[in-house]
Amino acid sequence: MSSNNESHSGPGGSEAINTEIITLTRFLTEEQTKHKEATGDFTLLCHSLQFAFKSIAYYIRRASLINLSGLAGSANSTGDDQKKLDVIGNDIFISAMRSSGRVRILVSEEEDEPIVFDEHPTARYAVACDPIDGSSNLDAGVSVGTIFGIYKLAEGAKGTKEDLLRPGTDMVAAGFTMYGASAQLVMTMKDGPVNGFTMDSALGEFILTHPDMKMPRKRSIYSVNEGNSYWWEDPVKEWCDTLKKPEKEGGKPYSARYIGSMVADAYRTLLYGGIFAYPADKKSPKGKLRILYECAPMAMVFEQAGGQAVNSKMDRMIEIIPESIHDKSGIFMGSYEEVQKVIDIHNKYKK
Ligand code: AHM
Ligand code: MG
Repeated sequence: MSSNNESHSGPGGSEAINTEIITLTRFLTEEQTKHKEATGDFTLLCHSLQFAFKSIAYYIRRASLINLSGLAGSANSTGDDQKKLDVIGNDIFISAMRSSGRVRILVSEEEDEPIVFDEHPTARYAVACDPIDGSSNLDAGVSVGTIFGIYKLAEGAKGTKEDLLRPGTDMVAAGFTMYGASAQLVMTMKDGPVNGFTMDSALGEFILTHPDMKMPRKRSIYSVNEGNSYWWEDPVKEWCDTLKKPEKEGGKPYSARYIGSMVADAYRTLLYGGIFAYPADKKSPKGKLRILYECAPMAMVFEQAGGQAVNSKMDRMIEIIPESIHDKSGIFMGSYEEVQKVIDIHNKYKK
């Protein structure tokens, strides 16, 4: 990676033009050269992911113009109403993963069963994704996103759903793309830094704009659907109550920020710090968010950006093995110290 960030005046006249940009394509190629044993399979898979993100971003931008918003008349495996854009996002993602030729098995939030690409029997990767998370917000133009986790299949794996019932620590890469004012891709590879890319629509490229993202260790912002607080367990209630009491006389309590679109709430939390929570509760003892394609990828991103992510039992989220491909969990993720506060309060109750 070059450190030369010089800007030159050139074709843009007096406007400074930065020609030292690192596109996602260049970044992936440079990453591959760092691994002598790399075959290029993972890079090709990432190129297909990139294509899926660009396509979904395009359709979301065009949605109101070409009248794609609204119900498609079917329900997804979790029983939620499915929007047309959900169907399109899902189709784009499946087709991109199939055409990469590198994916053996794909789990999507929109599909009851995993999709096994028998036409690629030697493909070595498994992918879990939520193609358009937060889709209930689409009609209001709120940011939504794609969440993904990538696993390498074990030697001799047959490409069955059992190949994905593994802890998030087995992921080789994970991340999300938020479709907002511009598309933002946040991606991390195993034990590596978290990098953020911004889609430059004019160039049609994701540009590395946030290298080696590190989240603030603490910040007084909490993001949770407090409408569920009636069903929360006592430690969760206590935690939330403490945030609303200023620590010292004349101090300020926490600010509440909840978009209701996990990717958007997560992206803000990653940049500004704070905590995002969707706890399990008495009404939903398993929580709402899905382990494989919502919680685990986010946990990997947050941990590698210096934060923490735990489930409602205060176990490390990334170590949880889902019992089924659509298994759910409670989650608390965010700045290291903010999540630690939740853990400390829960520990007090365990004594
Ligand atoms: P979805 O996968 O059906 O879109 O649901 C997941 C979304 C998350 O993006 C968000 O964090 C959560 O559901 C919001 O739930 P609630 O409306 O209960 O607060
Ligand atoms: Mg979802």
